[in-house]
Amino acid sequence: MGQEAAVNGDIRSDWTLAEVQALHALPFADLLFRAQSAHRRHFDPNAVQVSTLLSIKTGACPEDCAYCPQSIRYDTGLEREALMEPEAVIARARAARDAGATRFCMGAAWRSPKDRDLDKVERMVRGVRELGLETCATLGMLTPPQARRLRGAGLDYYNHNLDTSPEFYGEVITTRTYQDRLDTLAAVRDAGIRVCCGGILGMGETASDRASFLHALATLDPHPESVPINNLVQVPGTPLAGTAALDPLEFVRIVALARILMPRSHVRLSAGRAQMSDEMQALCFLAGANSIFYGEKLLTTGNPDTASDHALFRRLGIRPEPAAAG
Ligand code: SAM
Ligand code: DTB
Ligand code: SF4
Repeated sequence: MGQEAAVNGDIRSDWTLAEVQALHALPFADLLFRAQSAHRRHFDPNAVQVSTLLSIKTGACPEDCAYCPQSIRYDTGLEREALMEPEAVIARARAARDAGATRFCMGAAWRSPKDRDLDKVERMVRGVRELGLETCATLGMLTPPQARRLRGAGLDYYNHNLDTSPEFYGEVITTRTYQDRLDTLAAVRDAGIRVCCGGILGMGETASDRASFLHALATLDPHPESVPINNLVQVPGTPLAGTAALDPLEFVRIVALARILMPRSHVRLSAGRAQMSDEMQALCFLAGANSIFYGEKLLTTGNPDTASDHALFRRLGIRPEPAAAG
């Protein structure tokens, strides 16, 4: 077997649920060793990709996602804000770049964008790209023509999450189906945009739901280039506020599973970092996480401040990954 085959031989989209469950059940040290070995085959183990988020349209979303502070159905005290002007978004992107981010992700609280909304989003994407940043957007469901428009404006990544297992999904969201999500992911992929797709842990799902969720992600062919793993941020007023917190070591196990199953994808330690200790984050990086959201806010909730992330990177000898060329 040549070098190339040895490196690429572990990229599979035909994982069975039984294989995923067997990995999930490994002793912690065995699981982390396998994850770290996979990580080192494909990545610089001390480099972490750094993305900054901005909410470009906030609140009053018609969907009923039970975790989300932006749904109009739940009283979370959030002020709604109209779609931002492109110039204001570009100014925020410049500040994120100057603070060290290499990717800028624009999020909107929409079920799906209207075609006229995309005029402004296209201007944002062009402007952010001109700053030398990678561009990402998360705007809800897309039709194939909408995905092609975004690609035409230069969008590099689209984030659209499966969120959880197909079995647990109906407990969390009733206003769109799992298949709707898969259809949007296919439209994004077909348009030539790279896919960012992951989900949320700690929503009251079972261990078998978590294995099934990872199985759903790892059987996408090709795998998403970017896999955000969020720990539920419990926002008072949302139906999931008060859910029993997930065992932190189980969160680390799922990061390790994502790394083993999708060895060439960036696995992002996403929402919930503000509630994690440095030690837990260090374990997540050891388990193969190699991307973070950076900057004091996620979309509407808090994230660690940039000074504490710099200190964490220094403590762990981590370097920010340079922006991909092109
Ligand atoms: N409205 C669009 C959509 O749902 O696709 C885009 C924005 S939406 C806020 C993006 C993702 O953020 C969701 O799919 C979910 O995984 C994550 N998210 C939202 N609220 C969260 C929370 N309270 N804790 C953790 N992740 C959350
Ligand atoms: C993702 O998976 N996590 C990000 C991003 N994609 C858009 C969003 C997290 C949101 C957390 C709750 C909030 O700040 O509103
Ligand atoms: Fe709306 Fe997205 Fe929040 Fe669901 S996750 S309520 S679609 S903003």
